[in-house]
Amino acid sequence: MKLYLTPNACSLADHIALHEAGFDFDRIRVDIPTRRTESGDDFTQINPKGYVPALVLDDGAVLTENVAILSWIADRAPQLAPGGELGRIRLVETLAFIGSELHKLLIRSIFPTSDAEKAAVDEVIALRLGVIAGQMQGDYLFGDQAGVADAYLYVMLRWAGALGLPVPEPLPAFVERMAARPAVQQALRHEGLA
Ligand SMILES: N[C@@H](CCC(=O)N[C@@H](CS)C(=O)NCC(=O)O)C(=O)O
Repeated sequence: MKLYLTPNACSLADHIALHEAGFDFDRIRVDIPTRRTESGDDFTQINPKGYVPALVLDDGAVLTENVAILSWIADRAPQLAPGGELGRIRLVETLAFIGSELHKLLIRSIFPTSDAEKAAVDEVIALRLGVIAGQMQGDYLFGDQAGVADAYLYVMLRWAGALGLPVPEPLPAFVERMAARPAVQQALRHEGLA
C-alpha cells in the first residue's frame, strides 16, 4: 500500500490513521505546485484530481478523498471507528463535517483572496470549531478511544493554531493529547514536522 502525501497537508490525517491502524505502507511525497512525486513522476497519473491524499492499495486500486480513505481505514481497523448501531453513520457524518465545513474553510483562511474574505471565513470557522468542541464525547470525538476522525480533526486544529485562530475548550487539551500519541509522533517525524 502506498500513501501519497505532502508534509503538513491534510494527508497527515491519513498518515496518522494508517499508523494508528498498525498497517504497513510506503510514503511517497508529492510536490503540489508541480504535481510531481519525489521521484519526478507525474502525480496526476495516479490521482487525476492532482491533490493529496491518494492511497494505492496492494491490488492497484486508487482511493482518493480524505473521507473515503479514512473510512476505508476504519473499516479495516474497527477500533478506530465508533461502535453501536449508528457508529458507521456517525463517523461519516463527522468526517463530512470536518471535510466540507472545516477543511475547505481553513484552506480559504490560509489562501484568502482578500482581507474581507479571510475575516468572513474566520468567523464561520470559529462557529464550526464551537460545534465540534461541543461534540467531544470524552478525551476524543467518540469517547475515550482515538480514531480516524480524531486524526482528521487534529490536523485541522494544527492548521487553526498555526493561523492564530482561537481554538475553543476542550480542543487545546485534545491537540496535546493527540500530539503525544506514538502514531502521531511517528507520522510527524516522517513528514519532518517533529
Ligand atoms: N476533497 C479533498 C481535498 C484534498 C485537499 O484539499 N488537498 C490539498 C492538500 S490539504 C491539496 O493537495 N491541494 C492541492 C490542490 O488542490 O491543487 C479531500 O478531502 O481529500
